[in-house]
Amino acid sequence: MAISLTGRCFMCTPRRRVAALSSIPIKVTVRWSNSISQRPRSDHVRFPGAVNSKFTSEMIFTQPSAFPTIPTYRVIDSDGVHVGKPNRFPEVSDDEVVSWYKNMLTVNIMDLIMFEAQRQGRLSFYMVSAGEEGITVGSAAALSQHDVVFAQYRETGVFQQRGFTLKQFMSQLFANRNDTGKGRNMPVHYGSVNPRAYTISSPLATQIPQAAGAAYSVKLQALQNPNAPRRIVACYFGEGAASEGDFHAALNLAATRSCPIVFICRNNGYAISTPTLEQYRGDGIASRGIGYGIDTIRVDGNDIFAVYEVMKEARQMALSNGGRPVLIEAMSYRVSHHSTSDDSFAYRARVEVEDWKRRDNPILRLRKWLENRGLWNEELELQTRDQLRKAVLKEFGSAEREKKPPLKAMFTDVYENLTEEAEEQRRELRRIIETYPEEYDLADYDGGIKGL
Ligand SMILES: Cc1ncc(C[n+]2csc(CCOP(=O)(O)OP(=O)(O)O)c2C)c(N)n1
Ligand SMILES: [Mg+2]
Repeated sequence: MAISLTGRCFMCTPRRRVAALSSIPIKVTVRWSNSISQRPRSDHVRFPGAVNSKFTSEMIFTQPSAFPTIPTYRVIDSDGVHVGKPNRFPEVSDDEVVSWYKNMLTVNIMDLIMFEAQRQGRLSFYMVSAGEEGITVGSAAALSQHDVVFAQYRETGVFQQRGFTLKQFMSQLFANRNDTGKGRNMPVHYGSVNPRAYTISSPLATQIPQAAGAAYSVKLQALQNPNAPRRIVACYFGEGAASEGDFHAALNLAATRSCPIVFICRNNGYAISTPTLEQYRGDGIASRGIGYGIDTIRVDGNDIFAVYEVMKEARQMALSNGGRPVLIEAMSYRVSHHSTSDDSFAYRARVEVEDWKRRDNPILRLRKWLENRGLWNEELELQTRDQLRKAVLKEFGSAEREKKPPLKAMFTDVYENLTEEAEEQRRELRRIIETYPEEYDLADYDGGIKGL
């Protein structure tokens, strides 16, 4: 029997769609029937919804507390000492590890500068990722350039590790004419074709079902073109976003359609002012993956080696058997305020933050490992920090001075051609500007009035 892309029998598919779809040679595994009959005297439930459940005459409500808390995988401890299995360490060169360290430092230094710039009124908004650089840089290091990324907003390290340049960051932050989003998004809502990353959007968790859908399309593309490079979708979100319905829909879709996707939850202890203790009662976000039939692991997000190793393995798993989802819950602590619009000391004690900063953080931990191995020292640290600071400030200055996108960018790119209404609005704006030129300073806009 011929099967459509959706796994439905063609006889049930509208005829017009059959013609279009039948030209695509795709094999999809189909469950022909879900009416599994009960064998006489079987000790198993054979209802279609739970085929391996044993009958019992004990009336026991399954209690979450009966299950052990899911452990947290790590490779090095907070002193940078290898605590993993002997002879087992991620295969990565010293040079590569040093480049991870520099990428984490770059994000950290850029964050400090841009946070200050916002305070000075030179930028409308910013979000730092202090404490989470290990999760973002370490996981991105395990991706291939072909993989597709969907991020939330605190994943600057993913962009940095994938080769997004300081010029690209600054152009977006200052919404200048080099910004690929043409100045239409709030700062930190990065996106680019190269490196491949969908544009970040503020409505929480929307990227998670979009990523599951993209993973389904990646799966179908791989079936149509087996010689193309194999790729997965990497989807990042915070534990707070996992309280949205979108998270649940996405995980179920990815599980039932066997999509090649790795979900990476950054559990940093807070959703703005709401601590995790008030967000859920279960065992973090990891326990939810198991509920959806998804292979899941919890990892120490301050340990970049553990994050890298877990992501590398998860990527392979996601590509196996035609595709399957994996969930990683990476534990960390949000050292920073939520954003420049937040003062976190209104809802948490300073000492809690200071404790975390001192006790454990991913940058310090990797530095200790590098120093233990003789690959780093105080002099290199000072020199590198100085170089990175200068590089960030240089791009900062050029991006701030650069022209803004042309005014017509306000109307374009929604439809291929301007609609009649948009065209009328554009003409009206021009008329107003020309009538009251002293009210509009267009010097900063590419092309001035001609750019409209
Ligand atoms: C649909 C929606 N609801 C609420 C918000 C406001 N909001 C922005 S970030 C955030 C907290 C998200 O926390 P989490 O997912 O843990 O990410 P973190 O900020 O900790 O990295 C909230 C509630 C939003 N942007 N979108
Ligand atoms: Mg959070």
